[in-house]
Amino acid sequence: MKKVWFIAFFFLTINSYAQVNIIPQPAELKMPESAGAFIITAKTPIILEGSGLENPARFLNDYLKQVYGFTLPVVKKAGATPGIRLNFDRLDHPIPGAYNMEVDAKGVYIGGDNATGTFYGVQTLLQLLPTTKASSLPVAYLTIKDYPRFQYRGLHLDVSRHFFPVSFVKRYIDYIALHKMNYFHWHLTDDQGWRIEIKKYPNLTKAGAWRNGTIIGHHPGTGNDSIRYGGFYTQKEVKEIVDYAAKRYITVLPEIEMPGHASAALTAYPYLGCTGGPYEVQQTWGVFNEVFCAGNDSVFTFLQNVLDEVMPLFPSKYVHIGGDECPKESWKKCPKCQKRMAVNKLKDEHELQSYFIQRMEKYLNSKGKTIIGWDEILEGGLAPNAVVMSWRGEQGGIEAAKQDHDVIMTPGNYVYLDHSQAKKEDSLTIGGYTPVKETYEYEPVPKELSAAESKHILGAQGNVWTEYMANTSKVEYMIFPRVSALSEVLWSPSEKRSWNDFEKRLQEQCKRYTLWGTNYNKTFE
Ligand code: TNX
Repeated sequence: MKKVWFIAFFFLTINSYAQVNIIPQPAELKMPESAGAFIITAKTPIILEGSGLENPARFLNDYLKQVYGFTLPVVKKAGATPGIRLNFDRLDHPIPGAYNMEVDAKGVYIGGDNATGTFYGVQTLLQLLPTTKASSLPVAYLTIKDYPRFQYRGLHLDVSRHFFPVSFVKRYIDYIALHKMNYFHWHLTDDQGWRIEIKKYPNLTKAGAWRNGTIIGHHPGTGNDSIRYGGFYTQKEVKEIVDYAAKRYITVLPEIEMPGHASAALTAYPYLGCTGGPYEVQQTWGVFNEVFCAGNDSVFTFLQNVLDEVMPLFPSKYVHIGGDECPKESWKKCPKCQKRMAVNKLKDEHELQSYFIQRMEKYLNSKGKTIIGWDEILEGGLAPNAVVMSWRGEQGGIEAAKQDHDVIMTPGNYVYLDHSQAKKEDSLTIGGYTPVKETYEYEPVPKELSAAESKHILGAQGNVWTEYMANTSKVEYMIFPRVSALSEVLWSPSEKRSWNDFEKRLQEQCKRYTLWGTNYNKTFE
């Protein structure tokens, strides 16, 4: 009998040893010469040695409950009892989120630079657990010293083209947390729907959140089916989501699009357009000529009032104001826009767009916020304090960094997660083919930049435009496994990255997706 137990323990231990497949790869990972495993059971305490670590403990317990069906007791002291000790260590990494971790016979010790670091240590611990449901969970003995490479590690979600319920947005935020990422860019307004309640302008959600057509697209069979489709988040729900994210050390970055991609707002309040309308919430994807009128002061008043309601909901120091894909046709035909150009000595409509963005920047700066805009905001002159999101390749980001502006890299050919990731993709996608390997091999700091200019690259972000993602399962199918690849690009020291090694660890990661009940693309290559 004794022998059987010994053999069982031996296999359990060896098995757990083999399961050290952490994504993103930690900066330093050491396995002891004599392998072993600490076993977590429902009796193992979580010991809060440091104060203010309730959030990491709660996340750990929520995860255990959801995946393995049990939780652990949370205590302040446990004497000599082995357990999971959450604490702080003095670490002087410049970017928040560093942690140390040690697993031995005494249990698991996690020491973060602050609660964020301890939280990331917990994320690593979750990846040391078995990828099948069990009631005793071996954790291999090891030592880790880990810290993030970039300060901005983002994932975006477009909720305009398709609308997703609060429950899914929370799940999405969990995915971000599980990958040690820290920004959720919430694309709340676009031509196909306005998705955030604004009390001063009720028509934005009464009319602007609804369109005639459940699915949108130009491909055969995806056009208008005339069924009313839409939805929006109340301010109460927004607060709930922002709070949910904060408990996971994630900042929610709201995006209110201007001056283009404005059909939903124009439908709700036609005076905001150059012609006065009528307009309609769009039923297909694309770029539309009717945009916010740049010659009308009441447009600026409207946008300031909208932002006055948006800002208190989002503690983020950044507010994203779009700026992409704004056709200039309606401004060319609009006497008020032409007059504005003459009065302000603007030589073309690009400069008028720059005037628009700069005027909004001034307002947001006066409220203590920094604007982020898509790389089109470079055209006609960059607003003085703007951060640029480089999406049409890397050139916009390079240009902005050279002009001494901060940059977030989101180049389409690497990190657009709406592109298909399988060579033979049956479902409809947009934008081309970007396999997981391409995302993995992305390097956010362009070679063209000097050391000083490189400091402006805050990080990168995966963008998830949902023209062809009509439900949550399709979103998961599109983002996984590429989000796992992106997390390593953003977190791990560049010299630690290796596609061959990642590909092996990804096998285990796919088992975790299954454990989470998450859809993913299984034919990525
Ligand atoms: C361009 S990326 C857009 C989006 C579309 C996307 C489709 C960007 C700033 N604008 O409006 O959804 O292409 O890939």
